[in-house]
Amino acid sequence: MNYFEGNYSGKNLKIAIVVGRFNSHFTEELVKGAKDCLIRHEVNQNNIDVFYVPGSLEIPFIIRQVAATNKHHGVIALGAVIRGETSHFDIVSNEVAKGIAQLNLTLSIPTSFGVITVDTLEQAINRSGAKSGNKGFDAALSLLETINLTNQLK
Ligand code: INI
Repeated sequence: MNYFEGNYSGKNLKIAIVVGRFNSHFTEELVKGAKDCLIRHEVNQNNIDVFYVPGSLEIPFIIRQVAATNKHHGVIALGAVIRGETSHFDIVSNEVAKGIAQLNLTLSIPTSFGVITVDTLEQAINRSGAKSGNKGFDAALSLLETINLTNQLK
């Protein structure tokens, strides 16, 4: 039997981060977590490009544009969608998830999902660096593993 699994090495990788400014108090923490993970795994700081978009709904479109430049090995999508009083939350969280899933089935570079979708500010705090860790860090780690597994298939 042959088993394939990606490692977490970031050596010689160029990574894009696409991040929504909406709820930037939290998304900036996610960016910090993602960068921290990449640098700890030996991605060169000059090989991290961060692209800011207004909100989570704009993330999939810009990922597609970034991928078209053929400069990156993978993308980390970061955003914070927090439930309000209307159904807007459902639209934004569903559409960004669908958009990224669709990109992952069409583009040849992977995108990891670091968009937090939460009901309360407390949950947002917990997922952007407190009790539940930092989902930006987690998304960066998943991306490295996915890129390195992909590279074994070449
Ligand atoms: N964008 C977010 O990233 N998080 C949210 O919680 C949010 N809410 O709740 O409205 C949000 N809306 C903006 C949206 O992503 C677009 O930027 C906007 O609709 C313009 O296209």
